[in-house]
Amino acid sequence: MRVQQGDFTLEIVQGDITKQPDMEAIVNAANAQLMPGGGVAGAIHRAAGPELAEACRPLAPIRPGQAVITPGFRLPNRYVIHVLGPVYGRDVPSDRILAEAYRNALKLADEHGIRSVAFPAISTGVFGYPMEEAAEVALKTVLEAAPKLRHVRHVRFVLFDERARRIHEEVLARLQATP
Ligand code: AR6
Repeated sequence: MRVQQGDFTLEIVQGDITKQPDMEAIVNAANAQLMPGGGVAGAIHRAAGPELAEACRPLAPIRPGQAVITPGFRLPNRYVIHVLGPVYGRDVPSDRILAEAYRNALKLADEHGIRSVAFPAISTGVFGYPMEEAAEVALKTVLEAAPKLRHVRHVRFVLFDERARRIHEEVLARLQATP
């Protein structure tokens, strides 16, 4: 699914965040220490190689909602933007912190002149954020931020499974119907 807002494209696909060669930056759902861990972070660090953990070390720790940037090393992407999402119900208000994570990632991308960014569904794995609630915050935040961005013209949500993709498509359709 793909929607157009002026010359800004928002896209929803099912797939693996480490296999998006046409995107300039991918976003990592990191931990505070910016270490490999499981889920998205594990997959990104495996694909990028050990240089990524090296580059991350001096940037850690980060706080919920914060974003930092590194090269992509062996990934097909020039950059990785690492954000720490909220642990659902522990880092509160979780919706505000999740929105801040998306906003800060986009702001950092824009400051680096990045044109395309791929996001996973931040906080919806180990951090326990319900998929539909997270999708609503994520998609709303990106659509609201889009007009203020100078360089970022293409945002892709890369959802790992069919259910997550379907939920994101339904939420986006609803947001489009009731602006
Ligand atoms: N590509 C796209 N999405 C993926 C991939 C992938 N390769 N792998 C998993 N997902 P999570 P969080 C989905 O747990 O909730 C880590 O251990 C997954 O199905 O990676 O923000 C870190 O070190 C889920 O919907 O991130 C942190 O400690 C979503 O990506 C902690 O987990 C996010 O799942 C961060 O937890």
